[in-house]
Amino acid sequence: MSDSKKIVALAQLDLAEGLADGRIDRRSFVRNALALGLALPSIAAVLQACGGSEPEAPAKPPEGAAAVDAQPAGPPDLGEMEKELKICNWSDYIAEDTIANFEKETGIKVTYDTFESNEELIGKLQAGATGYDLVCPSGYAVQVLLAIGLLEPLRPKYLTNLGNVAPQFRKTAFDPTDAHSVPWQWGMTGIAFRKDKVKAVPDSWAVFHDPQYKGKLTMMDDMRDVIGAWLKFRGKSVNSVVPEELAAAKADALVAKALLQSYVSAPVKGQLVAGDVWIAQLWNGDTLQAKVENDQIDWILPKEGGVIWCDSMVMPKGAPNKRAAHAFLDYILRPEVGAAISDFTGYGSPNAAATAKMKVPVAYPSDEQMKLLEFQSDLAGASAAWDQIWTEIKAG
Ligand code: N2P
Repeated sequence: MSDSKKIVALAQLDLAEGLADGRIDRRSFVRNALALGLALPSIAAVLQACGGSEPEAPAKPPEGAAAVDAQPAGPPDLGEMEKELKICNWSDYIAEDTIANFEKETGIKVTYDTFESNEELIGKLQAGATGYDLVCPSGYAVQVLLAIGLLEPLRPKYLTNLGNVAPQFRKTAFDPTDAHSVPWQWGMTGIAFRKDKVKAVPDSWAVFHDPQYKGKLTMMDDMRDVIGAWLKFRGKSVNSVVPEELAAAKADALVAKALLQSYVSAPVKGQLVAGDVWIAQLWNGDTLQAKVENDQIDWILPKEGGVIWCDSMVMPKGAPNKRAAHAFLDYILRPEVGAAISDFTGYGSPNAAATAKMKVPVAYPSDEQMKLLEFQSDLAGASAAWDQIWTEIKAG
């Protein structure tokens, strides 16, 4: 996105206006603008043009209350239950009857759309007027959406089943007060492969540099995952903003690109099943879905490590059906509903009560496994540099 387009986006998001009339302080403005990838000179220009209030002192928590427990202010009551609900979620990420059962029980009519990457979802929400009541970004994308002011706070009084969530998925780094998100599923990004086609188990990201597999390899159509994998390959963080490390990741990605069949995410499952693709960068749960159709498919976390993520339901700014959105969240937090979702997706449930009811519970990684895994975080000011590298890799 060019800087002029980003300035337009800022205006659309009401940031510049908020800065001018004092609703947004200078610090929040800069944070939000950086999250959009706006270059510093342009931020300075808007600051100069709009003026703005000084950063406010953080609100003091009430006597005896832990700051982390603070809940958002907001209307205490959401009013009547609406008759409709519009959800946008990752593809293949819900049990076949979850929506139908919810509709039957509540009489609420659900419209269910899908997306294939966090960047696609963020782009849709930035463009505005989606009418979505619930969407399901990964943790770092929750941070991005919060930073650019695109989320509504949740009302805990309507979430009676929130206590079922396992402690490690409460008050996370991406939502420290649980004010904006309800965790949906957690999983990992590694390598799916066809046991019957490969010479050896592909236990390193280096397999995407192996010429013997030319044309049988795919990596995900996802900037954070592809560049992140090549950063991990060189022992760096998936959240690196160090120019030399990013340059090395780009070079590795270009070597791999010459051997790849394509960049493809969830739809690669069909190609693995058919045998058109032998080795694919993929999430663990989607791999299990493919394995149901072809048991020659397996998944491995490369020895250099990979990404662990937790995707969460959040309510976009201006969601028209907030009460129904809370009803759906409370519904999926029920143990049997959460268990059915994870049994279908093959992913872990962040819901402890649901995990206990799963047919084959997915255990949270051990401390040893966690040493190989990393959560992604908001790249804030470095997102423009990452975008640029990804554009060059795609074009290269
Ligand atoms: C969708 C799985 C998406 C997980 N099938 C990505 N965080």
